[in-house]
Amino acid sequence: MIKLYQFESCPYCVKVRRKLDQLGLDYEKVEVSRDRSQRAKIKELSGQIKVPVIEDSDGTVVNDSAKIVEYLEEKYA
Ligand SMILES: N[C@@H](CCC(=O)N[C@@H](CS)C(=O)NCC(=O)O)C(=O)O
Repeated sequence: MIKLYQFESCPYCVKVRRKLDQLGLDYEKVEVSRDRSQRAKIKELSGQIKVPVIEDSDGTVVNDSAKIVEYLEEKYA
């Protein structure tokens, strides 16, 4: 299943959730701390600390909402 690292109120995360819902994809939300020092997991995964980040079931990791939407459309639309 796709994992979405996010904040609930982040507008870029809303955009990605909308696309996941539109495509009918199951996904797990992982709430990321607002404290930048607590973002070791997404830093390790994506090389940066901003959300959203997705980790697909095949291990593909994508950050940046525009790139994530493009990835989801190419792979699942
Ligand atoms: N261009 C990025 C922007 C992502 C972004 O700025 N996310 C904010 C949350 S809405 C963030 O993680 N900011 C860093 C922080 O909160 O420390 C995208 O479209 O995903």
